[in-house]
Amino acid sequence: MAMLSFERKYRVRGGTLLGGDLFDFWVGPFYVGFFGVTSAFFAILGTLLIVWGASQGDTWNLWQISIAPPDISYGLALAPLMEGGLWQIITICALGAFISWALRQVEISRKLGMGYHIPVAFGVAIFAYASLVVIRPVLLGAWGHGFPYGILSHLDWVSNVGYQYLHFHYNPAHMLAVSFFFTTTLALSLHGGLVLSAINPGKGETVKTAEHENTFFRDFIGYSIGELGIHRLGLFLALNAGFWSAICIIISGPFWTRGWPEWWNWWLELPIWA
Ligand code: UQ1
Repeated sequence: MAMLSFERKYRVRGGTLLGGDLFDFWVGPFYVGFFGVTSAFFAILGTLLIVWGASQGDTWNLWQISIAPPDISYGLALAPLMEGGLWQIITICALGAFISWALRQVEISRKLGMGYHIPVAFGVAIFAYASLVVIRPVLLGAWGHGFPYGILSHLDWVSNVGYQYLHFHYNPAHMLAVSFFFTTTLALSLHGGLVLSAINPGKGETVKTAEHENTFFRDFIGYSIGELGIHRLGLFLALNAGFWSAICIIISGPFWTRGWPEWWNWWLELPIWA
């Protein structure tokens, strides 16, 4: 595997959290590390279990394959393999792989003397997944509240859980999450468009720099957030999208059992209307 000339100098020893020097090496372009081994272990095992689970089902139609969590009656107990136990093991594999991946990001960040922004950002995505398959099911007292692992089946789950609260768009945390998702796409499209327009000038023109980028937005809206600023804003928006997604599903059931439209009664009941 080709390596850029400057890459070798960044292949520094140490920074490991576990395993010391034992796994402190690279395979081709990839850093291995203890958590690279556990990432691969959980990812491969989980994938094989999904394929095996599919083989035990009644369809190979990619859209319809589904591995369901246990029935609610099993509560928070372990379930027999073909009655949700497989889903439980796959969930452990998924979390094992995701958390290993985050810790591998930590080790690489430490090697390079960087901040932990990347593993922290990925940690918010892990939190959003865990909120669906661990945090909310535990708060509700049954693994059966997790979502099924299937393309159409998980969409059905989202639709059904949404209607259970009458109209999920009235969930205030869902409103925040959706707004942050949309604003993230707006910010990334503005940023991507700005950078590409600066670096792809018309034929015969020279490539433009950050000064031109700043000037464009000062001319356009009277304000430029700057090169570092747009990345801080992007991270802020994206992390908030994932964070409020997790919050909106955790509060649905454990902390609010009625329809979400009804939650807004506090507004109608304000004494100022009387
Ligand atoms: C911006 O102001 C800026 O600074 C030069 C960028 O940097 C590269 C950007 O990518 C964007 C999108 C903006 C505009 C964004 C705001 C919030 C004014």
